[in-house]
Amino acid sequence: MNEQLVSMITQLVMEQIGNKGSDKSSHEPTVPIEDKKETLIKFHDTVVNANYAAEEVASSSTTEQSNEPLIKLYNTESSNHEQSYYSASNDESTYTSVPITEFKFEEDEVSESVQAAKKHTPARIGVGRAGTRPKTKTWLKFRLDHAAAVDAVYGEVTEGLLQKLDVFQVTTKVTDKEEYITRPDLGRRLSDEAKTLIQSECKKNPKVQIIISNGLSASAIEENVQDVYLALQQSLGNLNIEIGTTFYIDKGRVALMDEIGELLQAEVIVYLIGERPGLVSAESMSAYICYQPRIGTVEADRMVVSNIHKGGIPPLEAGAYLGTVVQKILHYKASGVGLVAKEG
Ligand code: B12
Repeated sequence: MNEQLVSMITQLVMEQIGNKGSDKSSHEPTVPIEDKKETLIKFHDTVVNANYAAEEVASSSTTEQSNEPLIKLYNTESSNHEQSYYSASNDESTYTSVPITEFKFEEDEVSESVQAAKKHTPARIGVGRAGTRPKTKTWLKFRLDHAAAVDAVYGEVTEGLLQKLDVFQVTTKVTDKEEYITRPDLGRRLSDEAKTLIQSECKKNPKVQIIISNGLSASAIEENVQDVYLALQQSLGNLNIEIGTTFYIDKGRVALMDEIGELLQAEVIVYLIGERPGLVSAESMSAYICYQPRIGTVEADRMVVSNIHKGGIPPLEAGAYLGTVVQKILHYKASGVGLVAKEG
């Protein structure tokens, strides 16, 4: 991402937030749902043993060599794409690889009111049915989203990204993903090595300590963290708020910020973490923020800016906005319910 461009956007967002004052709608998504490109179901380079292809070929009894493709996959949106096909010859089926990757089902006919409702939510409404079952299209999309959710939870943030962010990595008391899922309490505690490393590498008593964790979605971090982090750094820089030494935590939970706050005596912690994936987006990130988090901090003192992804709060906007939230927290020396009470 071009730093100058990020700087310009950060500045614009901060000015806008400034103009809006405490207008809560400033962190509403700016991308209207109807403007987002619908994700098509993609059949990637279908391989020989894929059930779908195999069934189609098996259903054809043709044994003669023919120049005509048996199955054609069309991209209905563009005529520029090549057609590609599978062909069967004699007993052995040979398959030509499939450069066309998009397949579009017919649009369902839905009433105007359902169409209107669909514009306001990415939820699976007005999807029709085939008898008592969901239609193939709906079912495939559901399975795709479910697979993306599983990948997000079990995936890892790449070394390359951590290098780009220039952060070091620590672990919690969790040993593997299964334990991470079943023992949230262990994800709220640093490993002994992590404590030593943090103490030796990080600046003490930082005004703002930024921490990053895959949490429940590595994809969320891969997709959003670079932009959010850059915009947040610029936003805090513009506000003359000094930042501590950022680091990455593998398999962290939100309340881990309490132990880190205690260890570094941080004034504010901004914790960028992958959200539990739903079946709409598996790439959604949250920023949890707290004033002086310490062991024993109550949940009501934390704040969250959630739903940060390209279909929700755009990452650059979120980063810029977070800077202004931190500014407010530092001003009132409180976060969460305490901040609301002080703000009046
Ligand atoms: C799971 C979840 C919960 C679970 C958390 C338990 C758990 N460990 O799984 C439960 C059911 C307890 C919960 C409760 C609440 N939640 Co909730 N929750 C979520 C959800 C679906 C995922 C959060 C996540 O992935 N966190 C990351 C993982 C790694 O964190 P964790 O350490 O495992 O769990 C911690 C966080 O999830 C955090 N947390 C969860 N919800 C909230 C809400 C707020 C305001 C805060 C500060 C923290 C917080 O508390 C957990 C324990 O420390 C999000 C949806 C989303 N898109 O993010 C909504 C979401 C974050 N929750 C929300 C709300 C409103 C609440 C409640 C205030 C509801 C209520 N009226 O009681 C409470 C507050 C809980 C709190 N800790 O203060 C809203 C926040 C809206 C906003 N922008 O302010 C969200 C975005 C849902 C939504 N779209 O409305 N939540």
